[in-house]
Amino acid sequence: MSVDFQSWTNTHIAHFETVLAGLLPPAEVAPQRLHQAMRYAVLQGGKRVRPLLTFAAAELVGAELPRAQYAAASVELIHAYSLVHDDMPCMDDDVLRRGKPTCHVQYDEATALLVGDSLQTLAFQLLAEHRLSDDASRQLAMIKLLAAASGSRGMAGGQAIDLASVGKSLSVPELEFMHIHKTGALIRAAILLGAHCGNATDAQLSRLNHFGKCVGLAFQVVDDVLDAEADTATLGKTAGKDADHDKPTYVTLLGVQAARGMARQLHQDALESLAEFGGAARRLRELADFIVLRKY
Ligand code: GRG
Repeated sequence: MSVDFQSWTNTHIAHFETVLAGLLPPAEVAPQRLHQAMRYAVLQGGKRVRPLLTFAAAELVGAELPRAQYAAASVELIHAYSLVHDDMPCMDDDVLRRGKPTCHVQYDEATALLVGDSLQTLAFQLLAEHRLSDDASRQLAMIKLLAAASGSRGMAGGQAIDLASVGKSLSVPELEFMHIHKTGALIRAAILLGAHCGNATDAQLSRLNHFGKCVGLAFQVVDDVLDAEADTATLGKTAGKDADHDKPTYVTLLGVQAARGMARQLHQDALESLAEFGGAARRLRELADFIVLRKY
């Protein structure tokens, strides 16, 4: 029987939450406050889009689910660390995340800094200590892939450009460069790591790489539109922050209609890059639809 997208998503997320809870250090183990704050930052919240992309890519190539879960967890831990650090006063200075006080508000700044550091290192520990591929060199490539996507030539670099761009007017290609790094790199890595868990071929990886580039950028374009149009309660984070912080976005550069058009075009390109996979790419198609059509 064919499982609809909502049931597929619910099942994977429910199982994934349990896996994540088991991979994080227990709250009662010392240093308790740090471990509690790590769990606070990761558990019970978030759309879990990146793990779902990992599971969908893994399914596409017939990977074993437990392997994909470690890969998905490593990406989600990096994502959670980036949100904790991004919310701190030295960066975006926000008080609300996933409908709750941000980590440094709930705990304190030093703890939030250490939460980010510890989640990041735990992510790489997971990739290093669990068997994710029968081929050791492929597993090493996966570790390198996540490191490159997270570091100064990936997400952290994109964040540096973002911080430097406040109050400046960027061109569309410059904005695209920033977002391909800040948001797109980790989304692309989530997809490729899932595919690596199932020994994907170079041709498959190349198609998925293109798909990841398109949905990664589409995710950000939609994020810019939602920041301008949705309310704080729906988003679970402060709405309208980009304008308040005088940040260049697709909406400020192109206007809402053109930004929506860009998201539609990226959606189309993403779907085209899956054409050769046929029905096996169903979940990735559905996730691309979700990313572009989401309201939060
Ligand atoms: C601090 C190194 C470092 C990087 C921060 C990801 C990031 C880079 C900053 C977050 C700022 C932001 C709002 C980016 C826009 C796109 C984005 C990553 C949104 C949050 O991701 P969601 O919507 O969040 O998947 P949930 O809570 O659903 O997991």
